[in-house]
Amino acid sequence: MLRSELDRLCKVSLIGQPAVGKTTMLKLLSQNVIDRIYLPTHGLDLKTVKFDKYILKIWDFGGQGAYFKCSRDHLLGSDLLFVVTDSSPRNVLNSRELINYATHFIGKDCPIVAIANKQDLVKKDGRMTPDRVEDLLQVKTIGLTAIDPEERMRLVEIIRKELNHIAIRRRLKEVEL
Ligand SMILES: Nc1nc2c(ncn2[C@@H]2O[C@H](COP(=O)(O)OP(=O)(O)OP(=O)(O)O)[C@@H](O)[C@H]2O)c(=O)[nH]1
Ligand SMILES: [Mg+2]
Repeated sequence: MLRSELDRLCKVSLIGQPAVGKTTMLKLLSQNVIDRIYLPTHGLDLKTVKFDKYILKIWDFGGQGAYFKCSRDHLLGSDLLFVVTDSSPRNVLNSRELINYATHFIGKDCPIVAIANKQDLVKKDGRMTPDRVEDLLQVKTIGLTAIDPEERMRLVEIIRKELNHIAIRRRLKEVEL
């Protein structure tokens, strides 16, 4: 692979409990139509998404315990880690444990961003707002409704910002070497 291609390649990992919306988030980024069928991800799904100059390799990890334990080594080399929660209080608490656990398997430079998903249900069943989730998780948190195609550009913008930071960090590292 050419050096210029390597510079554009980024590994983005999605982790979270079952059914919180990781695969839906991937669909939001890569498909026009977002169906609402829940088919649990077995092991992991890998998809390539291109935007701007970047080639994103998105690793969508199955949330069921057995899969996650098996796939922790696959978190190595992540440039960006999204921890997805469905914003329910119990799930947010579980996500805190997940973040602590995942930090052992990602590099110290890898940013962790929490996704407070299913924001469409906040008023219906007492799910938490992104601010509340951020208070509890102590990592940057973005609210999302992954089933809503209108959220696509907002999510792209969030990722674009993170990728630009990653590119700057890579260049700084090169200068240090
Ligand atoms: N109401 C609502 N439902 C959502 C949202 N995002 C995802 N869902 C639904 O939640 C269910 C599970 O979504 P998935 O994306 O398959 O969940 P997952 O995190 O990939 O689950 P695993 O693969 O088992 O780890 C599906 O029925 C989705 O349509 C959202 O923002 N709002
Ligand atoms: Mg899935």
